[in-house]
Amino acid sequence: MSSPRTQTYAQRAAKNPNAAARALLEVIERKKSNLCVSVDVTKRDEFLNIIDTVGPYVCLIKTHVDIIEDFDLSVIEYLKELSAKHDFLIFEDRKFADIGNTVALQYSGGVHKIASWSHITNAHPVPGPSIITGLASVGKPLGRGLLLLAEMSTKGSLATGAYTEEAVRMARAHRDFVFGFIAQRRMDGVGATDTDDVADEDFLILTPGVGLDSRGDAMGQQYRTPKEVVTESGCDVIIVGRGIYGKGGSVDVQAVQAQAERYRKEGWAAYLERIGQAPS
Ligand code: 5BU
Repeated sequence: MSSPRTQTYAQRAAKNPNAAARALLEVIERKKSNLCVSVDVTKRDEFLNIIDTVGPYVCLIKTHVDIIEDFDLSVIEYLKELSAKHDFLIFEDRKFADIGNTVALQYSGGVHKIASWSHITNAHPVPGPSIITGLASVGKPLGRGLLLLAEMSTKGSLATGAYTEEAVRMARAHRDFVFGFIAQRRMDGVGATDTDDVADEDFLILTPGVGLDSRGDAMGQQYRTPKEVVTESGCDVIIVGRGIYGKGGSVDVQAVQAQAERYRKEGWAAYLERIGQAPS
């Protein structure tokens, strides 16, 4: 059987056991977009304005709700409306990293009530498998999905080698809830032993650190192009923040639209090249 690397998103959607992964793969195929925009701005109006502007071009919107200064739950109501209007999923990039009991409380409650609206969230594997059990106790009954941070895009990241392999093994043991990784390359079969059944393994790879005009920032971020990320490294979703809306501030709707379409096109062309299809 061919590997996920050369299959279409639709083929992979048809056999993925995780509801959140299936929904993501289906929206990618429907909209011909493997672009996730990361909306890292601090004012609610700008946050919602950017999302409404890039909505038609994305499969997924990634949030850091804890950076919004004038946050209240109406932001979430608008976000959910925009998700329905433009047909995208929501990914709160919360990077949970605590004991099971604490992450369950952080995920379900507090001001942000993340589990009630975010289809996808993520966690550092550093505490061990109990972080998955804790988050699954909240997220699984709601049909949510979890990504583990197997690698990071930053210079000098410690998430490499044995740590990354262990992250993949943790995910393999919890495939009902963990459907993929934040990583810089495909993880198929990583860290597997002879007794592991990895033939049907299809972990989705969502990849930050993507930019067409810059190779990094002054704070350790490193950028690669959609072609490097999707065609060469086999990743499935490109995550782009400032490459689309610049420094933030007032939103130049036409410029943001143009950038979103540029990244969508590049990401999709890189995928078609990977699966050996000519762009139509
Ligand atoms: P940028 O503006 O495209 O650099 O934003 C990247 C986003 O992805 C930002 O929200 C980060 O928190 C997030 N990110 C990342 O850049 N690198 C990583 O390894 C992880 C997350 Br994990």
